[in-house]
Amino acid sequence: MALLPILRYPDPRLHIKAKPVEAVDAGIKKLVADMFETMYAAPGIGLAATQVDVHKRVLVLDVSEDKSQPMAFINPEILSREGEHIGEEGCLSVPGIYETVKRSERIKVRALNLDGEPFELEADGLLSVCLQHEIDPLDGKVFVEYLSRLKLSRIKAKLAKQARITA
Ligand code: GNR
Repeated sequence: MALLPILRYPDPRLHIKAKPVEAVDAGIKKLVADMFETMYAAPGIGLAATQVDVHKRVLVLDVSEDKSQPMAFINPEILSREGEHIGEEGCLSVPGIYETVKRSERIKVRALNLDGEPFELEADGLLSVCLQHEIDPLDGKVFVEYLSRLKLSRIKAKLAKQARITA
């Protein structure tokens, strides 16, 4: 297994649209294992392949309190949405920034598992939010882009300052 470097916003590679996985082969299984290791080490509750500069439709998450429920989604699709959920989100690609985002409350998702078999899942609560948050980067979208231009420009200035301090 390997720890993968995580891209930081506003890296333009975060806006690349990920391609569907054609076969869940050894390379994809290795990618998923490395993404779990990277996510747990960060620590985070989710990670999209885009964030580690791999532009394939793969995401991992674990919203349990004790890291006991690793879940991998390959070629995830949101089939339906219901309700509205407003909550604070953070992102490993936008460190130190926590902002309120409006999402759907419940979603139904279809994806492939690590055996390449399709499955469907109905999600609510943190699982639903995390899935919606992780599918966005696969489509080239980062959560701060839901915010107003004023908030986004303040965040960009803060991140630029952070980068100067850590460089
Ligand atoms: O660790 C993370 N926390 C989080 C909190 C609220 C909503 C979404 C998330 S996902 C994030 C990890 C990450 O960077 N995912 O892309």
